[in-house]
Amino acid sequence: MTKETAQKNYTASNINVLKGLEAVRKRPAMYIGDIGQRGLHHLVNEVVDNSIDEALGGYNDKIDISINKDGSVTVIDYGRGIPVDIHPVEKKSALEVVMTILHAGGKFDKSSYKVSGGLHGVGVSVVNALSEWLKVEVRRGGKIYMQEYERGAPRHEVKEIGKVNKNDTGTKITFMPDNQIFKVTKFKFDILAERMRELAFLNKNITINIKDEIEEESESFHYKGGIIEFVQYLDEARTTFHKTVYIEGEKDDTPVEVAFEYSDAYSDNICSYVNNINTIEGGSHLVGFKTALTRTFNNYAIKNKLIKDNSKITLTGDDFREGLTAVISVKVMEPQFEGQTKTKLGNSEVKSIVESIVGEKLADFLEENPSIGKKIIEKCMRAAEAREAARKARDLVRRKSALDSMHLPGKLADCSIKDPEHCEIYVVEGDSAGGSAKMGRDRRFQAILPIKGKILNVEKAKINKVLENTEIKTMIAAFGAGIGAEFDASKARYGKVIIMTDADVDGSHIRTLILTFFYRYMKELITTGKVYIAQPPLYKIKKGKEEVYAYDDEERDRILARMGVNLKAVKENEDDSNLPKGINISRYKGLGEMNPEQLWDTTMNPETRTMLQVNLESALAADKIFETLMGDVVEPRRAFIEKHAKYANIDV
Ligand code: 0RA
Repeated sequence: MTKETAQKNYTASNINVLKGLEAVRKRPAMYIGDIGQRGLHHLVNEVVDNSIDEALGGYNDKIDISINKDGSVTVIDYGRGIPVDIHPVEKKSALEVVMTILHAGGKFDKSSYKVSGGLHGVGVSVVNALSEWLKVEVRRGGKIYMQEYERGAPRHEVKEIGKVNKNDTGTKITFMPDNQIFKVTKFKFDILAERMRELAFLNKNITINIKDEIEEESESFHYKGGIIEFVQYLDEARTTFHKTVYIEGEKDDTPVEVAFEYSDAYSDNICSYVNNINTIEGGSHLVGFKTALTRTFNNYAIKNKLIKDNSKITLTGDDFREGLTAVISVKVMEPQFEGQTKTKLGNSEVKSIVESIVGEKLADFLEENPSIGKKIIEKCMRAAEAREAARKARDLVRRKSALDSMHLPGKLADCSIKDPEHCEIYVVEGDSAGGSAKMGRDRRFQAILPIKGKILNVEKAKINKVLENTEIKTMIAAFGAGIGAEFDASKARYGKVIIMTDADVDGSHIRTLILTFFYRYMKELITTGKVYIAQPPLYKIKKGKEEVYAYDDEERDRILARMGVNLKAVKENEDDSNLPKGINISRYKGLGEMNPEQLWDTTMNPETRTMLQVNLESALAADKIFETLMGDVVEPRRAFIEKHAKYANIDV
């Protein structure tokens, strides 16, 4: 190739590179899900996924993450380092190729369990494209290489900037998220730390250190026991009665790891992962696990005569899952992800792989630990008896037609439009607020369901008690989508279920109780994104005729500052007594203090209101919060409430 044509080729391939990165910058959500908080934090996960891949290959055992003073993030690993030799096709450093060409981010070799599908595995080039600047340093072959970029475009060629010990290899990436792309660019330590903890549980050989130079926080995650410790962490607030069962095996290049234990809780909590991705919607690996669990325990119970011959009870899958906490982690070479959120494993061969490994090894475990086997079967028998009692209770309730949507509860003020797409229901605490909401609403598409005070804590009640509870029956009837295993979100009579409670401690407790009920008995309502939390204002600020609402303390202060109030003077006095004349702040203690019109203006008008959408993205965090707040063990609850003393806000 002459120098001239080489240059031409270089230019041509460069134009393609920039076009590729431009596509990412034009439609960032296509690559990282969204451009809000979630997408922002996804950038870090994307880089870390590559470091984890190095760990899966056995090349890396440590990852250091820091949120830097300037707001950028650095991820350092001790893997092989991104290759720097000239790429045969692109004719430039492989490092530049990995950093600037879409989908070139993964390993060149196909022999690793590359994370792909879902939102993961889009490659570090996407992070590069969405960063105002990025700097990569590679330690490889005794040398340090470096390249910097601006919105994805290299500032210079790859440079050699120093020497290191030949054994010191790895990659260091520092990037500043682009504020032209993201709505928010401040990284939150807690969000990153939660994912890093999960990764450390799932990959027992790795140590992940994370620090926040701005908020001065740090954590170090390393769990020798891996998913065994994960299960124990999930069950921290539950009372268990046997040692954690651990199963490990591999078939057809598919490693399978399962850990589980039973507690005295009534619900189950099974977290499944494929290539470290939380498969919220489950899939073939989960089916394989459930099938093996039911079959193996049933065979064991029969073989050891643990089910009495004269007992009319047959144990079902549900009985073997009551009180079960489990983590299933599989590594699949070419995973197919399906479902609404692309978090359901489709590969059908994985079902029989998991089923045979769990079936075989669980049977061995039970042979070796007969006393544990006996205790578990006894617990499942009690579950079966309670289920039978619940069925009777449910039949009774059904006969009374309370669950029948033809007989809507008297307290419900329904809307006139019937198309669920366009309808919403406000579940409102208390009759007085319910009254205001009824008058203030747009009755065409807004229904109001007032409920009385504290509903039952379903975490501590058997299903038959749950079904006897008046407030709960009312909600089941109003939503019209059934309950428990029979729940079908597509039958829901409303597209949005909005919880509206007072902005005080009682209000947040009631909200938690309602959410717990949804989480345990109408989970699909949450996973399909139908549940919202209304955000009523905390303050009304009056200046002469002007009336404005503030939804939090910061907003109140901003408004006061705009009105020319010297905030410092007000705060030092800790009351409103030295507010300038004509300015008046009132704090809303309850929804009932607002008249219907104010409630509409501030909280219910779809044009102007803000609401929090409840989602289950982090099953880990959600279950932990519910269990911590609602479970039996007091100490973790106190610790949680102390840490989040300001609001126990359940933004799951
Ligand atoms: C491409 C190929 C190889 C490793 C990597 C990329 C790699 C990327 C990142 C991103 C952060 N840390 C990373 N570590 C490695 C394979 C290297 C080889 O075959 O030697």
